[in-house]
Amino acid sequence: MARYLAGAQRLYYAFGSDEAFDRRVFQGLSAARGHSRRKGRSPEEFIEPGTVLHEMRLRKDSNEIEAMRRAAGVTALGHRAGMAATRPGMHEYQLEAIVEYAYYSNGAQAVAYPSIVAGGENASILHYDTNRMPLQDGQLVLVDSGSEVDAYASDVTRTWPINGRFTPEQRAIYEIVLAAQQAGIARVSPGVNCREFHHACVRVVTEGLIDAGLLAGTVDENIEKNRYHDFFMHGSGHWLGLDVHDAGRYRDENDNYRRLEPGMVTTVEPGIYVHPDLECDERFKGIGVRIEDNILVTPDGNENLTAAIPKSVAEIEALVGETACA
Ligand SMILES: [Mn+2]
Repeated sequence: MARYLAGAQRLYYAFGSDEAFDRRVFQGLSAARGHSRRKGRSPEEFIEPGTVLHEMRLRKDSNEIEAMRRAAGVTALGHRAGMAATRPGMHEYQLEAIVEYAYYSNGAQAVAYPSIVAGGENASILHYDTNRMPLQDGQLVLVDSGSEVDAYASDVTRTWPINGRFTPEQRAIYEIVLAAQQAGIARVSPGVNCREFHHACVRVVTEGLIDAGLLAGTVDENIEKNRYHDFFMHGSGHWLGLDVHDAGRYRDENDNYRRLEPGMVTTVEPGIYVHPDLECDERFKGIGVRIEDNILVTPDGNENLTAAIPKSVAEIEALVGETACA
């Protein structure tokens, strides 16, 4: 260690993740300092390697983008298989197994994170992954699941009616989330700050909640006072790459949200969750919808890597239950 450190000006090392190795580095440094009194320098600057590596991870080169396309393609097969096989009475874990079977049998080496398969009001539990309940006729199921292919993650959420038909209330909420997601995706472009698409999602969600009678007042006051938070309490996206919540800063050196650049990949994933405990129109209670895609920033806008997974009401109603057996 001392031999490597003697003569070097900077040390790139992440202190604090391995105490035993930290000690070896300190010992090496002090030995190198001993040498350096006689022959030259030893490191005087210590740099967190993440400052370099995380920025590299944030901007994908063409090989990385190809791996992410493969992961997105495999994930599309899983979600489509899940939709097609869904029927009332099936359990959440059975649907999980169908989705993940399609991943593994089409080249995934892993799931990118534990799949969330949340029937009915379980969708209101943000990180629900117990997946033990039966899927009930007349309810929605929210599936947040992505495959990992060649070390790259995908992260997709779709929500569909268990019996293949949206009720009017489910459809109303679904259409708001879909419009919000499309407005968000439209704001993913080089030079736009990375928080913009969240603001776009929040605005459309808030407008929709007012139209549905779930919020009262103007759009601006509901946004200013964070009233939409009762229904939409999470951010609209995160970096995606080697990890599902990938490395990379969201703010620049001045603490402003950084601008998007070609090669970055973000999720766009607004949702609306009408928790049964909320005081609101009974008809909407227990409805939870999230729609999430993986968006690559391109030189002239963006490309939705997961666009092949059905998300319009018509596409979903056509596919759900297609291969379900009684
Ligand atoms: Mn996500």
